[in-house]
Amino acid sequence: MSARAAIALGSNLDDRETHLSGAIAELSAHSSITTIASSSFHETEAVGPNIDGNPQPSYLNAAIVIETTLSPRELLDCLLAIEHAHGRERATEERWGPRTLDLDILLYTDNNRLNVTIDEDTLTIPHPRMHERDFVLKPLAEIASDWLHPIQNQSVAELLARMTAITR
Ligand code: A4P
Ligand code: MG
Repeated sequence: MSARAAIALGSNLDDRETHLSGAIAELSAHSSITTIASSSFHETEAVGPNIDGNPQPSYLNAAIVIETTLSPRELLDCLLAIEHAHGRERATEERWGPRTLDLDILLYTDNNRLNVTIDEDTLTIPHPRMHERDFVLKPLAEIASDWLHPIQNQSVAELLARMTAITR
């Protein structure tokens, strides 16, 4: 059995749908990655600062589950390369500002389906804000509702229900 990872995809610049479907195709074409589930694409309101006094364009968000023989760090390097190929320019970006493509590792299980936790400067798994983002949880719940968050100790479906209850 290989490792499994859940990945969040987001875009709010240029042709959002092409960025998301292109990234999914590029990941799926990688020799060490098999995509086993893809969510639908969700239109979501941007969370983040206004740019020049105007709200940011809305996002298209999605999630996928992959099987992979890449380590978490190798997978992150692969995601950063795909973001770069889609014109992502971190050097000139503001935090939570608009982006052509954002690819985040949400959850990762090892060969025995045990959740991996990592807390390093450049890689944190589970993603530190996934449990409070409905633009992450809604797509993920379509394809991995039973996946247990190892720190929150709740499944993706439970986290989404909790978030929905808080924000209602
Ligand atoms: N990094 C650390 N852990 C991870 C991980 N698990 N996955 C590091 C991916 N990267 C990780 O990333 C900066 C660095 O984080 C990477 O180089 C990597 O070493 P980034 O993509 O430049 O940062 P970011 O995405 O701006 O920050 P972050 O913390 O991922 O932000 P969020 O919380 O994901 O917010 N509104 C809507 N509607 N939809 C969105 O998708 N996204 C954001 C980004 C804000 N508002 C949004 C959306
Ligand atoms: Mg990111």
